Order: sequence, then structure tokens, then C-alpha cells
Amino acid sequence: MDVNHTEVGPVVRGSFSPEAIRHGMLLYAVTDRSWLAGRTLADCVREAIAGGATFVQLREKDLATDQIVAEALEIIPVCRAAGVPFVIDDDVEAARRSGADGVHVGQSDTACAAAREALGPDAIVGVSAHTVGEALAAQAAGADYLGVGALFGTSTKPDTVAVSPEGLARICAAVDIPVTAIGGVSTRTLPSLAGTGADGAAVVSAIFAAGDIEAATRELRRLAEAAVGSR
Ligand code: TZP
Ligand code: MG
Repeated sequence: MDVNHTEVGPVVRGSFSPEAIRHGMLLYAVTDRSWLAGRTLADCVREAIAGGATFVQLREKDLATDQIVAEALEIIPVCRAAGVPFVIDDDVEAARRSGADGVHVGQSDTACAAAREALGPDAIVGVSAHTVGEALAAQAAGADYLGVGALFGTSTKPDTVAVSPEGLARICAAVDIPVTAIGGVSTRTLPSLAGTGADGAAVVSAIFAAGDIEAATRELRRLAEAAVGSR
């Protein structure tokens, strides 16, 4: 992957082209520490990347910013060595302090434009969207990509809003920025993303709950390529 690195204060941030970000949507791994089983989260991310994950998001719902920064500093070298973009969920300050490549914000988190203002023009800012209206607003505000879901049933995020495959297709047709589909994506459900126009899938449990993360990711990557290849 083509990456230019720029100095951001004491840290170095990768700068990813729009094409690289679109490719990153193919199999977007969203971390969860629920299933570490003696491994560090950085170990799990390393396995996911070895299996073909194309993007990594650090998602922590219960940690303070200092702890998120500390975790990010362990994971960033793993992602950077592989040229894989790394963003942090919600916490713009943790993204800024750690030198993450960017941030992912939901509809009730920091606004896209404010995140961009805080992190600078080279940062990746991703936004969660559930409707065409939210998607167009995010694109107009400068989002680099959209996460759309929840497509399928998931117990990972209880407060999620349901998006149908038809709703996903409407969003993909309405925007120019890349889209990754999230929520209940597994080897069973991933093939039904074919034809929606999505650039790939974002996955939590089907990667991080797996005993063999690398093997599980490899199979998801194969299916993602097949589904997106036929869009
Ligand atoms: N946003 C919408 S659904 C979801 C998030 C973070 C959780 C997806 O988790 P899983 O385990 O891949 O269903
Ligand atoms: Mg959020």
C-alpha cells in the first residue's frame, strides 16, 4: 500500500490516498478485548492483519483517554509495519495524542468537521451512517468513508440501529466516498453484501472472538473479495 508518513508533533502519521482508504474498507477489523485469552490486543491485531485485515479500528467503550492512548501506541507499530490504516473509535483526543491515522465517529459523537479540525487535513475521519440523509451530510462534512449498519443481528452493540441491505444499497448509490458494512458480518452473512455497492465489511466478533484469528480473518477476506468483486 502506498503510504507517505508525516511528522505530527512527536509522532508520525501515515497519510492514505482515497484509493488506499477505499481498499481499506474491504475487511475492516474493529477491536474488542472480550476474547483476549491471554493474548494482548496488539497480538490479536497482528493476527488479523496476517489473515488479511485491510483496516483497523481501536474500539474501547470503557477506557479513559490515557488508557486508549497507551493501547494505541502498542497497536500502531503493528499497523504501520503492514501499511494498514489505524483509527480510534470516538475519542478524537486519543487519536491526536497517539498519532493514530484518524478517528471514527458516530452520529452522537464529535462532529465530523470538528474531528477534522482537531486532527488536520491528512487524518482519516470515518462516520457511522444509517440513512441516505446522514450519509450525504457526512460526505458534505468531509468524511473519508462511511460505516453503515447494523446490517445483520449483532450482540456486540446493543443500541444499534438496523439498516437493511436495500438501505445499504441506497446509501452506496447516493455517495461517492467508500462504504463499509457493519453489524453481524460473519462467514455466513458476508456473501449477501454482494450487489449492495459496499466496498467491504467491518467485523468485530467474527474476527476477535475467533480462536484462530488469522484463519478466521483469511476466510472473511476471501469472502469479502468475492462479494465486492461482484458488486
Ligand atoms: N456498529 C454497528 S454494529 C456494531 C458496531 C460497532 C458491532 C458489530 O459487531 P459484530 O460482532 O461484528 O456484529
Ligand atoms: Mg461512536
